[in-house]
Amino acid sequence: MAYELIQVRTEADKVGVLTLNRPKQLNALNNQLMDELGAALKAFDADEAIGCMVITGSEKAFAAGADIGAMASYGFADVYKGDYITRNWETIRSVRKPVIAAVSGFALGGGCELAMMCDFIIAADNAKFGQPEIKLGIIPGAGGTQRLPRAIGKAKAMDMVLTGRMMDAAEAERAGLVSRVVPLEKLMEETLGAALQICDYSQLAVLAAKESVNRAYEGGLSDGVMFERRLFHALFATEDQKEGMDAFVNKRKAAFKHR
Ligand code: CO8
Repeated sequence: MAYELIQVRTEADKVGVLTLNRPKQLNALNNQLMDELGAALKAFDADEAIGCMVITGSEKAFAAGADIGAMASYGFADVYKGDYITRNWETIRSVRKPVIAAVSGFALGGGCELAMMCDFIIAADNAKFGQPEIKLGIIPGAGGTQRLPRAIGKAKAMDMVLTGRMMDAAEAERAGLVSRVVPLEKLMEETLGAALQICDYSQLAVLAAKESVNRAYEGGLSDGVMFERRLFHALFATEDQKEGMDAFVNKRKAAFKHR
């Protein structure tokens, strides 16, 4: 598939890098862009050689939200019946391999929601996060009211969603929205470093770890602990567990089979 609104490349033949590419509109997210992003994510997920994916934007904007111009004339019947705007947004959740958001500049509205749908966020020091939908007479529509409280707690989430204010990278790290903040010029180096590190581990363990952490994020504690235990036990049936532990005991680097 040829892409117009995203750029797609691989790093070291192992990491799928997807760059949102509507710079003049600050990467405002429209149906075409989301369709392309969904297709590219699925293709990387199905590609045996790929172990991890990175979604990024431009220096000025990861994404400044859903495309307001495209949405402005929609009525309830259009968005509800036609599933406009929300169509395809959840594709990213069906991806089994890890997806890291590398965020610089604005991550607002649907842009913040897209970043939060990734498995974790590495932010440049110029990143700004916000859910400003309230200023447009709407509310977040791609999980913002659900994922933000889970990430940063009710008080800060309410503050963000009700006032529409932006949070800078330092506050986002303190609040737990992002896992690391790095200087802008180091953003891709740091993110690709993390992605390549993940690619070197047993993919069986990586997939199980992602599924298990998502259980904590999405469900209750006792179900989550039981789910984790089952996956933990299952990994003892893999050659990679034998290899990883034997390598540790014999003080050598593990060479995992499933990468
Ligand atoms: N949609 C469309 N165009 C946009 C958007 C957007 N979200 N954001 C910026 N642009 C365009 C501007 O219109 C402008 O275009 P032009 O040059 O043709 O006038 C260009 O990008 C540059 O923007 P600015 O001149 O405004 O740049 P500034 O540096 O002055 O300001 C801001 C940057 C603060 C980011 C500002 O552009 C802004 O406030 N943008 C809107 C942010 C916003 O409200 N986002 C939320 C949108 S609603 C949403 O995301 C709902 C999500 C629902 C998800 C549903 C799916 C499941």
